[in-house]
Amino acid sequence: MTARTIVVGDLHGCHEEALDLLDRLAVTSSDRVIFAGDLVDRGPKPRECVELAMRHEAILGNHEEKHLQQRRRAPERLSPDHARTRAALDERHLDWLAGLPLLLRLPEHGAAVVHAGVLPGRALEEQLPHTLLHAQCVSPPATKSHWPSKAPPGWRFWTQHWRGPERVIFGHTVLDRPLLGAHAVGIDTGCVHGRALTAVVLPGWELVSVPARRDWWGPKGGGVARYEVQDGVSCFS
Ligand SMILES: [Mn+2]
Repeated sequence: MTARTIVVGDLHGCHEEALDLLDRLAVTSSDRVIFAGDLVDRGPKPRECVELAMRHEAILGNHEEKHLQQRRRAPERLSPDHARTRAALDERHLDWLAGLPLLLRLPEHGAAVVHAGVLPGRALEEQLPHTLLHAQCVSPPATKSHWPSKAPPGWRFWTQHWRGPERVIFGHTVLDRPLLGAHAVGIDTGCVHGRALTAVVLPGWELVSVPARRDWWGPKGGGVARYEVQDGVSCFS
């Protein structure tokens, strides 16, 4: 069998579902597994998710970024959810997170993996960290990004601007179903919100999902917008 590259969407502590997905895919040591960021927060097992990713590959997500930014902050000054994650992680986990890349190129597939998105008109290596970690609804050349539910009129989801050449695989934005576009492939299907954990499997670009075992976080208080994918991703939930 051809060696596969498997890119997995946001875990957010959903370790059981991660194992379900790897089991469904019958992953072996010849497969390359890449986690697309946001391993931690909201869900039940952040430590186990980090340790799973440490045995494979990952890129940084905005949740990891926040933990690194607040690494020296006293636990009582963290949000309750972040304090719970912090308590579950050791220094060695944070050290490993600090070494994660913001971007992984997969040139053999004409692809790249980022956590959130990219802006048109600049090479992948010239994308701002803020874009790679946070991009949602944008209005290039402005580098600001808005949550879909808060985007001004005319701002569109970044996938509607990006024309490649790379096919960019991304998580971060919970989609009502995976997005398999010509130049953008969205695989965050909201596992921690009781939906599904999704992977895209290269070279065939097959999408594989397993259901969440439960709703670990709930739709309330998560701040996550829901989308309908029609002519690309709408900026309005
Ligand atoms: Mn994210």
